[in-house]
Formats: sequence, C-alpha cells, structure tokens
Amino acid sequence: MKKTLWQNLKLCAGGDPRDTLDDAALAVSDGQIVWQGALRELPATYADPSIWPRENLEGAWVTPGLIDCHTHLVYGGQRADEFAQRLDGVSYEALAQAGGGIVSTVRATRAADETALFASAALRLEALLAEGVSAIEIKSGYGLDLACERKLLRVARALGERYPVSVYTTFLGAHTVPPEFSGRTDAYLDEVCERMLPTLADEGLIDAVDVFCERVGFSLKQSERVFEAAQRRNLRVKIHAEQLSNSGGAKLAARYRALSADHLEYLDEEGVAAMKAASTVAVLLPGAYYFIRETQLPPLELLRRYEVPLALATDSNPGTSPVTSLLLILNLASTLFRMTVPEVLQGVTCHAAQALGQAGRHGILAPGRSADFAVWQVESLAELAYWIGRPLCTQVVRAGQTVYRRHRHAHFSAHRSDQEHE
Ligand code: DI6
Ligand code: FE
Repeated sequence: MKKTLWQNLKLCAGGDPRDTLDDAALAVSDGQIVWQGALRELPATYADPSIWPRENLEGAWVTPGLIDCHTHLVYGGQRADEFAQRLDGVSYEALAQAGGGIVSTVRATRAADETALFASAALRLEALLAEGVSAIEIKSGYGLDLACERKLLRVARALGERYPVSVYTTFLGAHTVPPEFSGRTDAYLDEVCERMLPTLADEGLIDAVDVFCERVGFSLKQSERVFEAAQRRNLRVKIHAEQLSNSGGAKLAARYRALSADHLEYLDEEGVAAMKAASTVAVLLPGAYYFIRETQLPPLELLRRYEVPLALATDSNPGTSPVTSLLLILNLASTLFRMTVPEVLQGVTCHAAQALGQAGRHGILAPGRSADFAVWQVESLAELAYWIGRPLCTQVVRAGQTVYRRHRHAHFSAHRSDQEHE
C-alpha cells in the first residue's frame, strides 16, 4: 500500500476560495485520501515519515482536479479560414449556405480515421490537462451517421484510456441535420432515436445524451423525441438551450431531470425556476459568447436568486469556441459575465462535477475520495481567473500519483546587444 503525506500546502478542498486551510496536509494511502486538515492537527497515525514519506509542495495551493464539463473535443479539420472570411464580412448564413459551418466539420470528420481523430483531439486534451483538468466531458456530434458517431465516441473512450483523465461521453447525434437528410429532419431523428442512440448505448459508448435545441438546430418537439429515446435507455440528458434565442429548451430539459442546460444566454425566469426545481445545473459557456460576439448575457442575477448551481466549460469546438484553455474560461466568465472568483472556481470543480452526474466522484477533496488534485504556483487563488495565457499549474496528481509536472524547460539563450557586435 503506497502511503504519502502531502504537506506544506494551502488547501482549497471544495473549490470555494472562501473555505481554505493554510499549512495543510493530505494523507493518501493507495490513491485515496484518508485524512486532510491543518498540519498542526495531524493525527499520530500519519506522523511517522518511515511509514508516511513526505511530499513537500513548497507552500503551493491545492485544489480538486479541474473538470471541463462541456466539450466537442473530437472532430476533423478546423475552421480558421471560415473565421477569416467572417472577419472579411461574410455572414454565418452565407457560409452555411456555401457548405461551411458544422457541415464542413462533419465532412472533415467523416473523412478522418480514428488514428487521425485521436491525434488531433490529443493535442487539445494535453493543453487542458496541463492546466489541471482531471475529468472531461466529450460529445459526439460531428459524425451524424452511425459509423462516424461510433468512431467519435470510441476515440473519446480511447483518450480516457491513454491519458490520466476521467472521460464522460455524451451522444450528440442531434447536433444538426446532415446533408443526406437535408429537408428531412424528422427522418433523421428516426435514425438518431431508433437506431444510433440504442445501438451505441448497447455498445457502452454513451454516458449521457444531448441535443442542440435552437432555431438553427432542433425544435422543442424534436428535442423531446431525443429525450424520450434517452429515457427508454435510462440515460441522463443535457441540452444546448437558449444560446441564440428562447425556445424553452431549458424548461423542457428540466422536465426530464436534465443533468445540465448549457449556454443559456436567452434563458428566462420560467426556465430558471424549472431548472432549480429539477436540480439542473446551468453550464455557462463564455468562450462561445465571446467568439461569436454575442451581446445577450446569461441571466446571472436570476440564476443566483434561485440558487441554481453555476458551472463553466470550454465548449471546445471548431466553430463557435475554438478554446483549449479552461483557465481562459475563468477569466472570460469573470470579465464578461461578472462572475465572482468563488463562482468561477466552483464552476470548474464541484458544480462541474454535478453537471456530469459525478458529484460523488469529482470536484471535491475529502477522506474516502480519490486523491485527484491540481497544484498551483500562485499566491492567491484569484490568480487562476486573473492571468490570461500564463501557465499556473505545476503538478497534477491522480489517485495519489503525479501524472504531470511542468518543467521550466523553455531555454532562452543570452542575446548580446547590437552595440556589442560592432
Ligand atoms: N452550439 C454551438 O455553439 C456549437 N454547437 C452547438 O450546439 C457550434 C458547433 C460548430 O459550429 O461547429
Ligand atoms: Fe456545445
């Protein structure tokens, strides 16, 4: 049984910077936390270094491993040229009509094999892991036929086997209508609800089911078909709701006890109340809000008043949120949505775990739980939302083992001034 006493650390066990411990210690045995608290109160059981060798964290902050609870991480290609065209004034609609948008990523994804999809997603995942992410949700949704949706979900599972991260898959076959079903949305939903979802659920590839409920996506009635199909397989649901308009998607999702409703810029009080009653988590996605230059803010005051848990995520996708930094999301949520430091830190720890139905496993450090934590070289936890683009995570520990350590391997050779050359 491997035993370690992690000490000389500042502990934020629940992701709330208002509840921390200076000079704390964590006793970890066989990957599980068996004791945590102030070092001065360390029980004698853990005091013998010959049985409990020390790991000294030099006064660093320790939080639960971060959780990115909404990503579209696995896909082919990228849409930088489309981005450039939009900067030249070409509209979304014109791009979509010209075969751009989600459909262009669907084409690139269908053309890519699992090896290529794994390789491109791995680069994005590694960037997130280097920022202390230890659990992540990965949606399908760029395949839009059985074989390719299976390919995406298999790659997502493979990433969780290869990397020190817990992967939770979400089937998003109802992301958009593929070209071969253009104008035949309900026929496509037959394929999604009666063939793709049951087949992939039977193959153990689906942990939850999602739908893009939006004017440009699926209607309330169509979204409800997807939820009914998920319910028939005892699968929890999520929804992309009220991103560009108020379709009432969050209220519908609450009727199905959705784990989360995501985006929510156009959410109204009726939707907020329904989410509260159903314990549905509000997952806010400031990366998409920022990148598509949305102007409608999510109803933070209403969500706070009803005490709906607030989670945050990258929504990492090639079209509306090409983001591979969860720390950037903390800054955007603070700066653009005016969320507080306690809100944003809980948004990527305990509330993000709730949005995945994994509150018992991730998002909080406590005795009896796996020792999954991130180590931060900061003086204040507010720095996690404050700095933009600065590497702050120095070590990641999973089940008591260090799985990532940042080395200052960047080397800058001395440069002699021009005068010295003369
Ligand atoms: N909402 C979004 O913002 C993305 N999907 C969704 O349901 C857009 C995905 C893309 O443009 O590739
Ligand atoms: Fe999304």
